[in-house]
Amino acid sequence: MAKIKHGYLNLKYRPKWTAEIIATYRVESKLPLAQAAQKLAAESSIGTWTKLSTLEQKTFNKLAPRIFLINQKKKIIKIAYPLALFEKGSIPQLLSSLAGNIFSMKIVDRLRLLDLELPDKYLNGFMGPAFGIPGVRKILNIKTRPIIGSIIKPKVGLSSAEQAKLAYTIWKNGVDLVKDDENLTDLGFNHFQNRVKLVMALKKKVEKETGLKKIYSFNITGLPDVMLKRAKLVKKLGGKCVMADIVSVGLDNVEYLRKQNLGLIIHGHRAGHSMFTRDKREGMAMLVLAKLARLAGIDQLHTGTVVGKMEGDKKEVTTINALMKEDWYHVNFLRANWSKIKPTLPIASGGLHPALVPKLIKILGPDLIINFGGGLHGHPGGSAAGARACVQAVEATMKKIPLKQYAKIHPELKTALNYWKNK
Ligand code: CAP
Ligand code: MG
Repeated sequence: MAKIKHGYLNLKYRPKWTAEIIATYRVESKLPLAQAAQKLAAESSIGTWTKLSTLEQKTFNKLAPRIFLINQKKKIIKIAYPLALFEKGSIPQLLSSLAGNIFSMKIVDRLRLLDLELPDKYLNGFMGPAFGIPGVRKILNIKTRPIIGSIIKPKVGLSSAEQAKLAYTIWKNGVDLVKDDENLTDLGFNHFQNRVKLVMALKKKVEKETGLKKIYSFNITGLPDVMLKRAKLVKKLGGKCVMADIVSVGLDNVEYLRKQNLGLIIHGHRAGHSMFTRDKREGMAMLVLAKLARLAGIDQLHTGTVVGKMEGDKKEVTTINALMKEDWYHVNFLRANWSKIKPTLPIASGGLHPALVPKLIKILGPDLIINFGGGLHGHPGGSAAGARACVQAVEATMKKIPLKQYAKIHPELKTALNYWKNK
C-alpha cells in the first residue's frame, strides 16, 4: 500500500491566496480539534475514512488541502484547498466539496461554514451580476439615496389587475421599485403572464406621467425551464427585473439564468435561508450565501434589516453589506471590490415602517433598497398614503431632519409615526 507521509495539518503553512480556496469552519467535536480537522479536510477533498492503496504520494502532494490555522478557543479552523480540486464556474461542485459530506460525519457534533475566500482565478469563472449597484442605480437614475421598494401585500390573494393597479398607485406616490412576494408565482387567481402584461402597461403609464424610471421585480421562481420562459416573457414585454427565491430554486439555477445574458436585473429573495444560516453553531453563515449569490449573478439581495421583524444582528448584516474588518480576519461581501465581479445591492426588508428608517440608515447606510410591505400597505390611510409616508421618512432622514419635525408638515408621515409608535 502506498504510504502517505504527510497529513493535512500544517500550522506553519502560508496559504497561497491567489491559487487556493480558503474555507473557515467552526467545529464542535468530541475529538481533539486538530484530529477532527484532519478528517474534515480529507473528506472534503481527496480522502476518506481509511488509508487508500489508490492514493499516490504524488497526488497527495498536489491536491491535499492544508489546515493552516486552529483556534481552540473559538473552535475555528482554516483550510487552504488547491484550486485544482474545483471545477471552474460551478457553485454545485464547490458546495459538494466544501459544504457536502462533512456535514453528515459522525465525528462532528456541529459544523458551520463561516467563510469562503475565493481567489481571482476562481472568481473569473463566474459572470457575477450583470448590473450590480451602479447598473441598478443608473436604470432608476438615483445616485445616492436609498431606493424605495415595496412588496405588494397581501403576499398572495390579489388578482393580476389588482396587483398592477396597486403597483401603479404606489409608484405614483414615490415608490421606485415594486415587487412580487416570494410565494407569488403563477397562481389560479393571479397568472404570471397576465400580471406581467398588466403591470408593464401601468409601468409605462406611470413613467410617462412622472418622468421617472420605475422597476417591477417579477417573481419567476420555478423549475429552470419555467423560470427561463418567464424571464424571457418579462424581457419581451419590456421589463427590467426578475426575482428568484435563491434557496428554493438553487444557486445553480441562478447561475444558469445569469448565463442566458437576458439583460435583466436579478433580484435575490432568500426565503428559507434560516434553515441553515440561523443557528450560529451549524450550517452556513449568511455571509457565505451572500458571496455565492453575488458570484451566481444576483444584482440585489435580501440581507436583513437589524431593526425589523427578521433575524440577523448588526454585526452579521453590516458584515454582509459593507466593508468591515472582523476582529481576526478580513471579509469580502456585497459592496466591496471583488475581482471583476460587480457589487450587489443589499436589500433591507421585513417589518419595516417609516419610524424605523433613521435607525436603519444609520446602521446600514444609504446604499441599499429599503422595502416596505406591511409598513406601507398597512397605513391607516391606505397604500397611497403609506407610500408617501415611506418616501417622506427617507427624505427626512437624508436631509437629516428628525421625523417628528418633518411630520409636522407631512400628514402621512405623522399618521404612520402615531400608528406604529409601539412597533
Ligand atoms: C417583507 C417580506 C420579505 C421579508 C424577507 C415578507 O414584508 O415580504 O419577504 O422581508 O426577509 O414577506 O416578510 P413586510 P429578508 O415588509 O410586510 O415585513 O429580507 O430578511 O430575507
Ligand atoms: Mg416576502
